[in-house]
Amino acid sequence: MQITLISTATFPSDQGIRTISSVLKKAGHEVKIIFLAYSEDYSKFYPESVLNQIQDLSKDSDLIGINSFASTAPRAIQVIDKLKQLNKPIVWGGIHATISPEKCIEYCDIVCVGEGEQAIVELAKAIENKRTINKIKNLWVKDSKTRRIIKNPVRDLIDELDSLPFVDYDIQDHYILNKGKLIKFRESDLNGEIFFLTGRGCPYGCDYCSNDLLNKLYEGKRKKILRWHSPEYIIDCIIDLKKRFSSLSYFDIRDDTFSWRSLEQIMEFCRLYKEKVNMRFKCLGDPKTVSDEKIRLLVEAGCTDIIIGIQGSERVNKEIYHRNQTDNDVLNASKIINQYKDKLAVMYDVITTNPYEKPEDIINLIRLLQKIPKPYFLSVNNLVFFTSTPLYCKAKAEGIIQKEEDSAANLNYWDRSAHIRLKKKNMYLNLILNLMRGVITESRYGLMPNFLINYLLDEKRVQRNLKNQIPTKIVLSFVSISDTIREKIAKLTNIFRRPIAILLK
Ligand code: B12
Repeated sequence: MQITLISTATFPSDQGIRTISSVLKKAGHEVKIIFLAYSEDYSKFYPESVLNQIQDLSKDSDLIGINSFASTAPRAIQVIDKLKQLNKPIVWGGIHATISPEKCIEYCDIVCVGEGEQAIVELAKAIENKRTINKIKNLWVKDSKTRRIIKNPVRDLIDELDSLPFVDYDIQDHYILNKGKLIKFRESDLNGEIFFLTGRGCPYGCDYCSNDLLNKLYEGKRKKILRWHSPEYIIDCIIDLKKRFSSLSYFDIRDDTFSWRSLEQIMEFCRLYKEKVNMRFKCLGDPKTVSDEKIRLLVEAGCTDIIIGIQGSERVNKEIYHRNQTDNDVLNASKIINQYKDKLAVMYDVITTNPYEKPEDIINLIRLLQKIPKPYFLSVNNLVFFTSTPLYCKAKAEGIIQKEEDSAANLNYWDRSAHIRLKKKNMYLNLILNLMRGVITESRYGLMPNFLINYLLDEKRVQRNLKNQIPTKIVLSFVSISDTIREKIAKLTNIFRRPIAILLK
């Protein structure tokens, strides 16, 4: 069969759609993927000309698959509506479909909940053999005659991840949206980087994250919470990618908690990586499972960057996010990592603009950040209430989310002023934390000198500014302007990034 897959992710790595493509190819189908890389301002829609091109590329397909995040769901609906004119079966999968199938089925007659590999292969087979699709596990189907919705249960999770084929990087079969045109995917569209997952699942079930829902969806349907590809599988896959793309400069291992792997596994991975790959890589760790031995091995194997999730203050982590992590866990991990500061850059992630925070929570988080050994990079992320997560449900029940826009899902993720304004609470402290984003040294926190933070956090000043928000709002409007300018500069430097990289080579 001819199958078209469409990814609405704004980054073209999308391991989900690429895995779906590989299993379909393995089952003998011809697959093309369209990557709709587009603005991270999620209130923006695809222009009609783009929809026409998507329709044109999909017109000979026997089956069309599309995926989305919560934030790109409105764009997915736009595409689905357009493609309905072709009168071909369309299936909507991915994280948003998994979490909100009842919303997706309103727009699309087939929705894939959870892991899609086996479901899509069965679906394609059923369509090819003109058999009913109503009983395929993981699929919600709107019956074509009765319009009744059939909700099939999810099947067990795939235990042996190594049984999966490598993700599909046959870029000759891929298209990407570039300046309003769907063009053939080029190696340069990877920007020298590949996001890569070496396992599935997360032991945490933080209330702001979709993993909590996945953990619930698969209760009793899996043998283990964390499933890993073997080090051998990952290395073979990486070698394959390295051979295909000479412009790759690093691998970005994006497992939520790569450091949960056992010491033995990390040892084996690092041994093979050093011996066979020899290219720098990045990964994520979590404070609880970082150990001196693991970090040493990773650094020796070529790990140059690590991201550590702090998220919130100890109370917020415990009571609001239900994330089992203390400030001491963070400090211990940061001390270990700091020993390797000459070779390993570290970025700490925090979440801000959480309306459930009390002023002292934000102050405690800032104080924790001041205790972490320097240098490091601070990434400040504004909280988005993703549909159906526990935090979203709580905020909805308690009136914080009255209309969908209050969830912040359709805001430009990087527009800090917009997030702070939307959430309204603790604007002054959220502004300070957002301004601390960037390189942290002994004397500076992003834009702010250390002494200024202490000055701004003076108890009386905090009280005054939390009550009277006018000075904060004035600064916020400047931040907005500087963000726009920064975005424009970033776009310009992006254009020149490749020629500069080639010149420097
Ligand atoms: C790697 C990653 C990234 C990478 C790469 C993203 C990319 N486009 O490739 C980066 C760092 C760039 C990133 C960015 C963001 N991410 Co992210 N990311 C992840 C992460 C850690 C892994 C995703 C992944 O590859 N999973 C592995 C694959 C195999 O699983 P999968 O994608 O779910 O696919 C399976 C099924 O969903 C299904 N399926 C998928 N597609 C399709 C299609 C069809 C047709 C079918 C039938 C089935 C199907 O089958 C697949 C195989 O079983 C997840 C968390 C997680 N552990 O999943 C968060 C996650 C997806 N990200 C999330 C978010 C919010 C973001 C951002 C919006 C945050 C931001 N900074 O703006 C951005 C936006 C990215 C964008 N618009 O493209 C959220 C999404 C929440 C939601 N409900 O929408 C997640 C779930 C984490 C969370 N906090 O809850 N992300």
